[in-house]
Amino acid sequence: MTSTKKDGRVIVAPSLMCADQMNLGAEVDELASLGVDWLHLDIMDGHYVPNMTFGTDQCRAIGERSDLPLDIHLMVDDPDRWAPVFAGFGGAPYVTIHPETTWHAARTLSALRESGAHPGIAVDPAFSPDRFTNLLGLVDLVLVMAVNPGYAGRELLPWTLDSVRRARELRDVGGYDFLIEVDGNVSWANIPLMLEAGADVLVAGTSSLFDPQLTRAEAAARLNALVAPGTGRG
Ligand code: S6P
Ligand code: MG
Repeated sequence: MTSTKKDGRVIVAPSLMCADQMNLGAEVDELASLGVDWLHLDIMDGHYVPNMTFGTDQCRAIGERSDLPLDIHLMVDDPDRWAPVFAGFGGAPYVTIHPETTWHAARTLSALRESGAHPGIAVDPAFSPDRFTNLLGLVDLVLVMAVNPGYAGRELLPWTLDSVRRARELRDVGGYDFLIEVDGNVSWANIPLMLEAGADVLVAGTSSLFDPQLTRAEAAARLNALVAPGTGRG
């Protein structure tokens, strides 16, 4: 499952909020042994989204447990407070903010870059990537939310596939180098559609790698087949 945009394969980022929270360390170890690429960590503050997930100590511990890049998705009201904190976990993490949550997103993203993290922006289903064109030169990752943020196990909002396509067009036209990640209901049925739309990175949750009908190894094998070289747009 190891892959990068540069060799034309798809990056798989399991969402740890979908893992067994009573066995998180063992889950991280098993995911690493199955060859996943990144670890996706959802940070929720109970304000920007009506849920709460991982905190600072858990992220630090996960970063110490694994060498895999951390893919930290901040769903918080105050990213200027929290982005610098999470940027310190797990080496050089991807730290993604929702730009509408701060007055000066360009400043926040530049600060993340200066701290050694990979800055990212998330595109909520309410918006098109066009809203954030001025930020595209500042980021390494554009995360397209395919569901409303806050919970696992939700249904794809179909127009978000157009946002993936639009992010791809903006990248091609602008000559940018960011990766395009899709987050939310990355299911067996939706993966081919998401890859066709132009996704480079898939967040794997209850719809695939944490499918309750399968063991983790069975799900990883099925996912591997779907993201094999040649399935993405490269
Ligand atoms: C949702 C969060 C996501 C979820 C993921 C779960 O707010 O940002 O990362 O963890 O969508 O996957 P699934 O397959 O259950 O939708
Ligand atoms: Mg997420």
